[in-house]
Amino acid sequence: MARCGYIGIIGRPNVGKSTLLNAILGQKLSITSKKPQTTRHQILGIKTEDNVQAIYLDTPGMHKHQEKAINRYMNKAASSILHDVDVIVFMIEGKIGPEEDWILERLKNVDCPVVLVINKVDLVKDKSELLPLIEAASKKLKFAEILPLSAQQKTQVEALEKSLAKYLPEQEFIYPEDQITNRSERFLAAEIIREKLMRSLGQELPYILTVEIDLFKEEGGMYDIAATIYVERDGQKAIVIGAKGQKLKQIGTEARLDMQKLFNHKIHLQLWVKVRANWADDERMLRQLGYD
Ligand SMILES: Nc1nc2c(ncn2[C@@H]2O[C@H](COP(=O)(O)OP(=O)(O)OP(=O)(O)O)[C@@H](O)[C@H]2O)c(=O)[nH]1
Ligand SMILES: [Mg+2]
Repeated sequence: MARCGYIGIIGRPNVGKSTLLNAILGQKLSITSKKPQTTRHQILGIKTEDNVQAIYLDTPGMHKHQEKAINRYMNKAASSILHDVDVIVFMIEGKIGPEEDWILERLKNVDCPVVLVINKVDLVKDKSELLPLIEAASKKLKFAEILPLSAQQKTQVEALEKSLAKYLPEQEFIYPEDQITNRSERFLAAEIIREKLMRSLGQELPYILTVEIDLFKEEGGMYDIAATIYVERDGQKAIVIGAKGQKLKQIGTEARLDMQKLFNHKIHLQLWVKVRANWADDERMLRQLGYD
């Protein structure tokens, strides 16, 4: 009998949730960066192998502070899945701090098994240092399993997949075997552009950016894509464009190369930058931009 079910990946920002999803899929589907709050939308990554279909849900990092509408939206996107999945992967790195405690509070009343993943163990030279962390963690919640791994180095990732498969219900596949996500190429294109922006801009700017696809069409075996990057002020626009347009050009080149790989098509990409004040704290504008 086939197994098929949903696995939610949650944790505070920047612990490596999206990196794990990509490692499992063997493809860069979900965007990642050194900066917290990279993932803004839920995204499904579907892996079908032999008689198992594992449907992973990557979520925005959960965090206590939620002053802006966009932050409230992101927390909701993460916590809304807690009661809709068959198993939860709760990811931490290094320690259990106040942010983790806050998430653990929410995990206390879920019914499904929770697997604790301690990520980035490649950074821990002396692995015995993990023992106190494992012990402290097991006192906080009854985890189904605790697994240290490195999503980036892909160590113990297969072991995690094997463990998770056990918790998936016996049922037929939900998605066709060759489908890897629920998101459109149009959505993925916007995300790739946002990743390049996050990676190449300074500390503050990435959070006030959003990307909207204006054109996405296939023509003569090529994808013709045009997108607008929205910022909140004129000064920010100048930074994104850079001296003589260099920054924007570099962002465009990097995004195009990633799209080429993911979509398996040649890409023609045009980028624009526009100012739209306060979009991140305007509920109506958020809906317009697809944050619903
Ligand atoms: N050394 C090391 N770095 C890692 C590992 N996994 C992820 N990272 C890095 O950690 C940073 C954050 O990774 P992401 O996958 O974007 O983290 P996330 O949890 O999805 O973050 P949000 O989407 O912001 O919630 C990136 O710079 C990754 O390269 C790991 O196993 N080892
Ligand atoms: Mg992420």
